[in-house]
This record gives sequence, structure tokens and C-alpha cells, in this order.
Amino acid sequence: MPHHTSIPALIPASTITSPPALPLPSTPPARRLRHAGLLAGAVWALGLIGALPAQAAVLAQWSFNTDDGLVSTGTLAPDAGSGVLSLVGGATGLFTSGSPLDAAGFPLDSSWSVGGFPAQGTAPGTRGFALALPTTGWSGITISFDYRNQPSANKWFAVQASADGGATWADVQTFGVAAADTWYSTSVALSSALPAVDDNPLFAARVVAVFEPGTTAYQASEAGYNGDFGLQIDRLQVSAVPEPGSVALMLAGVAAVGAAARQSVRRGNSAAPSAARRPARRSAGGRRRAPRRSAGRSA
Ligand SMILES: [Ca+2]
Repeated sequence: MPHHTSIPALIPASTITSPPALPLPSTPPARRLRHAGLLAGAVWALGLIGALPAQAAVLAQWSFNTDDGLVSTGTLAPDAGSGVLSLVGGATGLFTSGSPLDAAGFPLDSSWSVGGFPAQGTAPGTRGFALALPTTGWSGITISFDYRNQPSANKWFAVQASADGGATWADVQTFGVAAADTWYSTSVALSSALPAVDDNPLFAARVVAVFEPGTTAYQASEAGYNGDFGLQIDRLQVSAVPEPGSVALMLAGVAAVGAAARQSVRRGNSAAPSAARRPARRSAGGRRRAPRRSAGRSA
């Protein structure tokens, strides 16, 4: 005797109606599974890329080194990426020994010393160095560099950014050289202070000598101020992450690859000659194949 259990009906039977008949897919189950697998793979890739933080890239890098074995000779040409360095407002530049963090090491490692700052109490924010490069397709623009000065050199500098090729400048950060004759590293995010530097063909940044904050005078790091002494710069770098639009393009590319793969499988299945599948059938059903052949030969 079958045991009967009464299951309470969650939905009154009278309200249950048959669903409309769905058209059956013409694709055989195995192919549908392959398509589903490819689709799942594409979706997984999309999700993975979307979840990953955008990788920062170096848009330009200057190490100022030449290979002649003299720290007093150097170059303003970037050793990675592209960009243009220049002196601002009558500042002067020379090459001297570089940052210990530069792997080139002595005597190949040069730095760029930018000096010739204004006379005491005059023209703050007018002399230093600038860099310019397009940031088209990039955001999160960051400038980083190593720096050092000498006891009489100016202590305070402003990092500024421009979104119009240097026509106007926005103050991003002011920093002081904590102690003379010591190398420091700094990294300054520019986009948060001036979002217009993102994805901008007219991006520029500069570092200029300024008065000690809250005063109207330059302050030397450790002795009397002498504007001739420079600020040494090395391992100058501009980095960024791809613009959201660029990431969207990348995602679209992955989706297109997934679609192409599905299409390829579909074509491969529909265009596959039956002969291509016959060997598998023959080997699977070897007993059937043998009688057919012998029958053909005998006839
Ligand atoms: Ca160097």
C-alpha cells in the first residue's frame, strides 16, 4: 500500500494555469551547453575585470641620467613615456648627483637641480620647473619625485596643476624640505584638486618656489636664504589610471570576444560536415562499420 502524505497546497489549484508553450530551441542540448559555457566565461571575465582596481600606468618618467659616467651631465628627455620639461620664469638648471633610489647608481645617476629663485621677499610662485604631456584617456593623474636641497636653498615649494596648457594654475600642495642634504620622496595626486587634468591634452604641472606659509619671505632649509641654490629633482614620474570610458571600451571588447567565440562555435557546429562526426560514430559503433564495408566490397 503506498503511503499517502497530505501536502498542504501553497497555491490553490484553481489559480494554477498552464504556462504558454515556449518555442523549443533548435540547438541540440550539447551545443546549448557549450554556448552557455562560453557565455558564462565572458560574463565571468567581465565581472573579474570590473572588480579589479584599475592598474596605474606611467605616462612619463625622467631619471636625468646619461651613460657617460658623469653625474654633471644629464638629459631632460624622458626615459619612459613622453612629456616635456621646462624651466619656469627664469629659473636655472644643472645636473648633479642623483637620488640613491635611482637604480643607475653613481656615477651614472644624475639629478636635475633647479635654482635661480627670486630675491628675498619677491615674486613667490614664479620660478621652478614645469612638465607637460597629454593625459588623453587617463585619469587619477599623480606626480611623484625624489628631492633634496642644500642648507641655504629655499625650503618651501608649491606643486601646481594646469588644465589649459599653463595659462592658469591651481595650487595642489605646498611642501617643505624637512632637512638639507637629505633625499626625500613625495607623491601628489593632482586630479582630486583639479579634476580637469584628467583626459586632457593640455595637462601641465609645475613645482615653484614659494614663501614660507603664513609669511612674506623665503625660508632657507637650515641657513640664510640664497636663491641660487637649487632643488634637486630625480625619478620624476607622472602616473595615471585608465579613464572609466577606456575601461568600458575594454569591457565591450571582452564582450565582443565572447560573442565572437559563441558565433564561431555556432558556425562550427552548423557547418561541420557530417563526415567530421562520422569517425567518432564509427569508432563508437565499430561493429556496425565493419559489416557495411565488407558488404560494399563484396558487391
Ligand atoms: Ca637619476
